[in-house]
Amino acid sequence: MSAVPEAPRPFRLCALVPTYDNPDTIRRVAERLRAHDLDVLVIDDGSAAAGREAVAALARDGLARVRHRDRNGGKGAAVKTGLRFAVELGYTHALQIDADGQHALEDVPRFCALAATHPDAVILGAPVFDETAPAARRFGRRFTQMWTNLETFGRVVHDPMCGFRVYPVQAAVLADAWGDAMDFDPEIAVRLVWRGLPVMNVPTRVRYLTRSEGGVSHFRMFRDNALISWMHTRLVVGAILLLLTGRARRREALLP
Ligand SMILES: Nc1nc2c(ncn2[C@@H]2O[C@H](COP(=O)(O)OP(=O)(O)OP(=O)(O)O)[C@@H](O)[C@H]2O)c(=O)[nH]1
Ligand SMILES: [Mg+2]
Repeated sequence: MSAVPEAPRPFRLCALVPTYDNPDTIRRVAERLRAHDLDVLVIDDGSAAAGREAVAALARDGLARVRHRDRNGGKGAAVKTGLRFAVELGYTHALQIDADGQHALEDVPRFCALAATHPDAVILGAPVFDETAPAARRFGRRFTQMWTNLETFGRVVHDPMCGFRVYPVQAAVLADAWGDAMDFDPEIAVRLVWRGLPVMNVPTRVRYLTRSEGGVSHFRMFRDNALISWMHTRLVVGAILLLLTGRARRREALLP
């Protein structure tokens, strides 16, 4: 019997929010996503009592479907749990947005529209920072951008770290990223380029909230930067292997 090719599944987009201890910002993010008519999946990455309760309340109030991880595993681990959850629920695409309130939720419709018209592409936020962005975080980004350009053989990915993007979920799961922490975001971007997905880079404002506004960052400057460097080392080896085996392709980013 000959295999019948599977029909492409109809486009179904959800929002995916990984959260670790964001009790003061997670509800507003979920509400704004619901206001844009998105089904919201929240992955609580082993938050302490206040963050866990804020997530449980979203489920009780019908604002989100929720998974609680027993232990904190890192942003990448939480997103991977969320991607599998999205597949189980039959979504084809996931708009991943961080729970810390830094991202411009008014841009959600723009990201959704691009995903709908370019379902094969990965849509990546390209942050436009203001004066609230810490200099050290902006500086660190330049390194990971430089490495990502090497690994993708061009300037395909404008910012590999932004926590506002849309994944085609099947491809994202199959990309099999190893990183469980902050190394996940750049790694999966590179792996999706290697899998042949077109990339759209979408400028979007990023504003760091003050503590009194509920802003928190769990980015651990030394540990996360070390993990990111180690991940780039592995990816550069992968890129060299692609070159040696003649499988490297020079790619262009699509214009939004
Ligand atoms: N840092 C961190 N974030 C996690 C973890 N698990 C899930 N997250 C979520 O991942 C998202 C990004 O985390 P942030 O700490 O804001 O990391 P970032 O945006 O790269 O760092 P900043 O630029 O300093 O905000 C947030 O929604 C977190 O709640 C974890 O173990 N550590
Ligand atoms: Mg953040």
